[in-house]
Amino acid sequence: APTISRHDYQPYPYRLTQVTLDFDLDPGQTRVQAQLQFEQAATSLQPLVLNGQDLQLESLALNGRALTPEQYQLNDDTLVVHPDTGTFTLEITSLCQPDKNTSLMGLYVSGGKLFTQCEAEGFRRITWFPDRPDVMARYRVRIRANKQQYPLLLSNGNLLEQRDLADGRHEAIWEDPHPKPSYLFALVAGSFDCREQTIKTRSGRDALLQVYSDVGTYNKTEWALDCLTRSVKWDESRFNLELDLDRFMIVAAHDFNMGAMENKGLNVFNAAYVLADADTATDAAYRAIEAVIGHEYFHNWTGNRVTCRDWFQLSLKEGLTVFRDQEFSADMLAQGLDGAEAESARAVKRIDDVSTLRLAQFPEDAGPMAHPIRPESYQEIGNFYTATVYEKGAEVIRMQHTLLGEAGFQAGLAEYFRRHDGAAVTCDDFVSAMESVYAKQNPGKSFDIFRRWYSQAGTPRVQVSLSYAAEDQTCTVTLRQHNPPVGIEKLSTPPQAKPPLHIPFALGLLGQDGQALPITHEGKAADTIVLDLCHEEQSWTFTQIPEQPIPSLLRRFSAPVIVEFDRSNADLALLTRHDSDPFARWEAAQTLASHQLLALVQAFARNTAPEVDPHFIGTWRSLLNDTSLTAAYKARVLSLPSQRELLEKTTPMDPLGVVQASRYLRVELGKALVEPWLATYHANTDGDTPYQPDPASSGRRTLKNLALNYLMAAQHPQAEQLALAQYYDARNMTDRMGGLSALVHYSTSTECGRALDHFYEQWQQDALVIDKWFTLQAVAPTTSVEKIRALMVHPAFSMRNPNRARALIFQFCLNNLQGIHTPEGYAFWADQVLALDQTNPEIAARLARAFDNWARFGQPQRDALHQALEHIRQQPKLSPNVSEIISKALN
Ligand code: BAL
Ligand code: ZN
Repeated sequence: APTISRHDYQPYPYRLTQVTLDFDLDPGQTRVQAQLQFEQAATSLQPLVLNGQDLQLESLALNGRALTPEQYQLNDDTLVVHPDTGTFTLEITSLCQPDKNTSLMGLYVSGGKLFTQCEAEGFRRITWFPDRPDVMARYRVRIRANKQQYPLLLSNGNLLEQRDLADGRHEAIWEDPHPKPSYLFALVAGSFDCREQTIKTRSGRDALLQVYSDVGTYNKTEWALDCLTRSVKWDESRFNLELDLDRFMIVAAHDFNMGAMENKGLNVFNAAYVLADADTATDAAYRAIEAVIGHEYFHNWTGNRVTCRDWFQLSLKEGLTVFRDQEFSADMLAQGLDGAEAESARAVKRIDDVSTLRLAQFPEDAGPMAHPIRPESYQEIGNFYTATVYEKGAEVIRMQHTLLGEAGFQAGLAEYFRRHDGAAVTCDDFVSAMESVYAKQNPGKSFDIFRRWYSQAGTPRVQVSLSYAAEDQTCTVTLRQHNPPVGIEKLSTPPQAKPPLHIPFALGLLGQDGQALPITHEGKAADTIVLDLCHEEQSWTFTQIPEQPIPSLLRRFSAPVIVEFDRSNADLALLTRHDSDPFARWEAAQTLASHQLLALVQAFARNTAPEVDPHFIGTWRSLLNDTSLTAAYKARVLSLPSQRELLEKTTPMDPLGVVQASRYLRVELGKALVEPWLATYHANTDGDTPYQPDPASSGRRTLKNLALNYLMAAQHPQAEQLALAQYYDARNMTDRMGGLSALVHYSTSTECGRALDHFYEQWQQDALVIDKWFTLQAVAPTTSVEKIRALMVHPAFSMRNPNRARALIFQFCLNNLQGIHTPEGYAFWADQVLALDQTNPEIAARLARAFDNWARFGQPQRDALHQALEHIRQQPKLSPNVSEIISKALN
């Protein structure tokens, strides 16, 4: 596939003033009549190039005159016509085949209903079109279909008319008053339950909010509608942004490539982010639904009102919208709290987000797919919906928030909308709006250096050194940044020098007793200050520091960097007990745990006796007994780094050593702290209180389930009984899964198999619950490739359903280190990438990325992975999606 470069952007030579679409829906063959009104935008008349894919052309007319094949050029992906007037109408009739469309892009069938997915380039599977985000138009859509099979016909905007036709068909006409790019088009047809509510927006307008889901699932959409209502209110109160529609719809689909899609006024969602009730959804699922509903709703302004000029600017809307959904979730966790309690509640969200960033984005930024948040080139845009564009993109927005402060950030955003509302713009446009406020706040300063975050890939490393002069009570902190070459940069000789970035670095100082030592910086004294690191190396000297301080570094995770600072476990233990910044406190505990785990990995590698430092256990004990911590926060602090996170820290990567060390430490912590774990378990059992997904009670369930895992790991004589009782007597899915998961991970008895069978029997009608059943088995330490292959022939398994493929295949390949890092494991992975590529290249390309980091493994894994990648590369008909991933991995 050709490589597309950011610098090659050319504006489209025509404006599209009106789009009229007539759909004659039929799953076998759908006819689409498109009427497109164009207006010359360039200085001369140019050929009109339209995109199309898997379409059959029936007829084509220019200004009412049919065109003969000599008058246009048609190939597999473009249709070129030659207008002879500046203003003209093009009419295109084409056919597509929704029931053969397994890519789930364009118009497709799921559960007997019809759905569309157009971002990024799916609209071209519906009709020939200038399928690019900078071509925005008003849409009027008529949908005709069999009424019995498709009683509900939805598209963007407002319903103008609905009427019955002959032959059992009916039609609906929708009009979207807001001009939009094709990627935000949506159409849904089928039979649904609908839960709805009319709300008053801040200016007093009525808006109808609706959630559509499978017939029979009405009682599982209460939470989704509640999340949507809170999203609307929150965007008004925190961001001053009001809903601009009379009607806002969410529709759940069971077959969906992504989490959800922000189509204007008609969001289509993966059902996993809509359906929830106490019996079937876990606390984590409730929180994920809240985040995704928030995210898609917030796109209505950041993405839809102001959209991207081209796909290189994807982070313009995604980074910003992820930042907004993170803040929404944090505010929901902190609702009703203030001061340190609110800060600790918000820190729980920050911890989870930073964990995700480190697990998914840091490795990406160090591997063959490394790219700046605004990529320079791509072969297949579908491959760039990445953790870098989304999660690092959100960190880059968060740093601007840190530099501007909340009020400044809001002022910058208001300026952004003032300048660009209704337009398709670039990341640079966003930064310029923010910079206009920053420059006012800080005369003489700019975002010249900050802008480099948009063009520079790789995770910066920040080395810290600190010197204390007792005689004059000064402390000097030196920060030195290093931006090593990553990805293809490593191939250039000599390696290209990368300039320094603008890194806001939040810092605090603690005395030897753990008390905060205020720092005077820029004329103010504070417990936490933010240093602006803009050069390769900078030093700051602080006065009136009465004793040798212990620094608390990168508080709140103020920048997406790796901090390098050697410190003793004793200092880490002190921070673990006393750091007033809850994020940094968690970080200290995690670093301690990593030190301990890495020492165990080494011991196993050298065949020496593994030892657990009694001080480490002591620290864990004091955290477990700390009554000032909330359950949710305590559960984060006492969770060991995941095996994948630890794997990233081993050189060369040693998956089996990581598995052994993780298990060993969990067993030892379980045994050493049996009493407090048992006490914690019982103290956090809610008894007969009805289930609520609120932060406090879900925090207690998280902590209780963590305690159960440690007790099971330690093979405590009561543990299996506790797990079984919790599983069978559970009154909500969080407890049920907690019990079953502990059994699957640690039980050696036949009870585990019985419980798994029971679970299947009980929930076999509920696809989202059965996904959990597949996942549990996929990640179980005893699961081998053979077992996965057996599960793949289970009647409930289907490779065509992305959620199911993710639940079993992806989970096994990504999260079962023991099972996948075997010769059979790698061959299995390659087989599944190739099988998926036959039907759904986007999903196949995601799985293809599982071993981006193959070159960092030790032997024999490294050669075996290389062989598996080569095997994929040599297949004759790879999709452009998989081909791009594999060729970069092998570069
Ligand atoms: N725009 C694709 C799905 C999402 O990020 O909201
Ligand atoms: Zn998004």
